Amino acid sequence: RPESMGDGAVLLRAFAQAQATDLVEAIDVLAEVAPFRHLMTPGGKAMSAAMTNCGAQGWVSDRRGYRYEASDPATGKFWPAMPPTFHALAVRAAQATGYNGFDPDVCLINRYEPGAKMSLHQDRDEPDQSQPIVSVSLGLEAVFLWGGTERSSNVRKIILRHGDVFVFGGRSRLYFHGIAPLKAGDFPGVGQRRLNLTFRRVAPI
Ligand code: MD3
Ligand code: FE
Repeated sequence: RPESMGDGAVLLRAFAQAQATDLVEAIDVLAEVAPFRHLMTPGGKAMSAAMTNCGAQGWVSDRRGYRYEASDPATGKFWPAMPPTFHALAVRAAQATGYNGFDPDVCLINRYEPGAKMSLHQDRDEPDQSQPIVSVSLGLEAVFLWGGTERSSNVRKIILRHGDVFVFGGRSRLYFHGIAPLKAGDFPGVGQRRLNLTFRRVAPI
């Protein structure tokens, strides 16, 4: 049931459904150690999506730019370890879509509340862009905006729902993408929010 979306992107609808409640519970525990925060863009504006991380490094943004850091600037502590269940899910999704050997060391956790969005961007902060990215959607559905190699490329709209897993490799790894402003709602067991996990490889293999 993997759905090829072209250019190395594969959508696995409901792939994480059976574990979704456990994932949400684990995210809430991680957020007690490394709280969600609204990072500042290099331009000085707070992002509307709140973020935290688990794993060997975490993605951070401030006026100095975007980068990965081994410790959480908000607490000074190392990011919490990636739960083995998270890692196993990402590896299983990568294998199911033909990306064998994916061994993610970083998991960025995004939290969207109603109105929050993510503007069109490329993910370029990982040194080895031949490594795929595995994305897991939880809670409220979102309109995923999926472009191409240019900011001006036509954008497709794809609804991402609770338990959906999307794997981006090959050419799609560098495509522009974003999330439209989240519509209000309440998802049973998750609440008035959408959570997204993105698994990445940052350290050299
Ligand atoms: C396509 N997150 O964390 S997930 C991000 O829903 C990010 O929170 C969005 O964009 C979210 O960087 C979109 C889907 C996604 C994630 C990473 C990608 C799509 C991607 C990387 C390359 C191409
Ligand atoms: Fe992204």
